[in-house]
Amino acid sequence: MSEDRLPPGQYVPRDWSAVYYGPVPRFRPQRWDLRVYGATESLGEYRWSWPDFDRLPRVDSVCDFHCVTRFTIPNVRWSGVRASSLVELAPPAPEVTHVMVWAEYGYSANMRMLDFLAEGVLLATHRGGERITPEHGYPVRLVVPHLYGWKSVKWVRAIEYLTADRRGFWEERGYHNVADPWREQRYAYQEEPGQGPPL
Ligand SMILES: Nc1nc2c(c(=O)[nH]1)N[C@H]1C(S)=C(S)[C@@H](COP(=O)(O)O)O[C@H]1N2
Ligand SMILES: [Mo]
Repeated sequence: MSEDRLPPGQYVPRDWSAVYYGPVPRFRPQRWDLRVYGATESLGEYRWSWPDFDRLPRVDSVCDFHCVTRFTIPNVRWSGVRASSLVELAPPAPEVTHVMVWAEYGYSANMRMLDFLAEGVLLATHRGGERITPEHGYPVRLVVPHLYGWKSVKWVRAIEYLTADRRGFWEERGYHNVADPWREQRYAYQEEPGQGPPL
């Protein structure tokens, strides 16, 4: 892999073990749903059951995956529902500026709506042509390839539309609100005015 493809301070490890905080949730298809709520245009909530979500059209995206702990996994092939397609199905109010992506057990990550809508951002169901494994986020995980890995929320259950920014799980614990690996935005103390709400 050529050097200019690697963000500053990153390296390519020999293999890819899963990274997460807490236990791996068990998938219960009958109880599972994916919700979009908060500042929707209709003020109502959107909800997909597992069969409904699994029927949505999927696209492929190949990207490098950058964890803030400095490893980069090159050329990961994901398949899933474009985040922008979900936003089209669940229109936000015009005041929406950010989203909070919620996982099982209360893990969360916030991002600008423009990051959520970016090319290559998927609610992924497959990696390398196979269903994502439980440790990597089965049945659905977010993939935000242009931000550090903690924004790529595994075991996603909800998207909350925000009209003001709010810090997610790691953002509240000292990590950078924006998390652009090319700018090496690792920690909250590096934030500049306008890059996020105070800790
Ligand atoms: N729900 C949840 N999602 C999560 C995490 C987590 O602890 N819980 N860890 C994040 C971090 S720090 C990284 S680097 C990636 C790792 O994804 P992987 O295990 O598939 O490599 O998942 C992210 N998504
Ligand atoms: Mo990470």
